[in-house]
Formats: sequence, C-alpha cells, structure tokens
Amino acid sequence: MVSIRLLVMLWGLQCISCNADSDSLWTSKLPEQDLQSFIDSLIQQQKKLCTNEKNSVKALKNQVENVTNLLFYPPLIYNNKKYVISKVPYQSSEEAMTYCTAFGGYLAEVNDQNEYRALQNFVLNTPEVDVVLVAGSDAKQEGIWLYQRTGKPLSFLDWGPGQPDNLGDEDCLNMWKKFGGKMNDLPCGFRSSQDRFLCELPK
Ligand SMILES: [Ca+2]
Ligand SMILES: [Ca+2]
Ligand SMILES: [Ca+2]
Repeated sequence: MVSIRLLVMLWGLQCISCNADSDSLWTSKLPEQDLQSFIDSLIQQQKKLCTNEKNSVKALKNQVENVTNLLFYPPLIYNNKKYVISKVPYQSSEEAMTYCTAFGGYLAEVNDQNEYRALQNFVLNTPEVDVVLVAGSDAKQEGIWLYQRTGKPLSFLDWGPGQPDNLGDEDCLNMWKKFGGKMNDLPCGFRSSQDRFLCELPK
C-alpha cells in the first residue's frame, strides 16, 4: 500500500511542474478504498494541467512575437541568424544593446564581407530607415575599433567616404543609407529620433 501511495505522490509531483493549481492535490485526502480511481483521476488532471501549460507557453510565444513585431521591422534571415532593425530610436548604444540582449541576441556584429553584404541590402531595402547602429566602438582608444560584447577587434570594416571623421567625438558605428549602407562613426549617445539599431538574434 505504501508503494502505491508513493506512486500517487510521484504523479502529483509531476503535476506540480505543470501548474501551481496542483497544490490542491496535496491537500486532498487519499481515498484508501479506491486508489485506482484516484490514480486515474490524477492522470487525467495531469494531462489537463500539462495541456494548459502548453497553451500558456504558446500564448507567451505569441506575446513575444507581437512585441517583436511592434519593436522591429520584418526580419532578415541569413546564415541561421535573424537580424532585426528597430522601429524605435535609441537613447544610447548601451540602451540598444540592452534591447538586443532582451531578445536573446546582441547588437549586430558584422564579421565578414558576406554578412556585410547581406546587412547592407537589408538596410537599403528597409523603408523609413537611414542611420542604423551596429556593434563597434573606439571609445576605449581612438581609432581602435572593438566589438562591445567581446572586446575583440572588428574583423570587418568598410568606411563610407571621409569616415571615420570622429566629428565632435564619434565612438560608435553605424551603417548609413546615404553612404549606400557603408560604415560611419557617430556619437554613442542619442543623436536623432530617426536613428535605428540592428540586432543579431538566434533564428
Ligand atoms: Ca555577426
Ligand atoms: Ca572615435
Ligand atoms: Ca562620422
């Protein structure tokens, strides 16, 4: 009898992970005379609770997708990554990085020529977008460009005409439509409500 009771408790334990409502299972008395039907009802409850959990995970995923659609233009899928350009400006490069991190990624790091071409086309083909912040800063040492996330030197740079000019102290990196999507240094703080940022996310 003890082993059956243990079995019943284990079933209850599995349900705990599905839904807090299953607390009630622990407070209800075990009917000694009809353990089988009690076990059956527990199995049914567990199935129901796990279905509820699946539904809430689905609802949460939908919510995240809705927020993503509100905050970002339609994504670019490239090389098993998802790139998104914000519909909103950033107050600082740190804020842009925080947004990207919140969505499970980082401020887009242009690593090579192929990724650069893909992102250039993405920037050029996204309407209402002009200046797009990407990863890269020479704040630590003027002229030495590092990825903020890793602290490593940029493995790819392609400056627009006359850049970088560090005009009035510009220590962050963007891709600029005016330059055909080529790179420009710009201030790391707020510059214009028209400026956007680009996140690199897992697909
Ligand atoms: Ca990259
Ligand atoms: Ca600079
Ligand atoms: Ca500049």
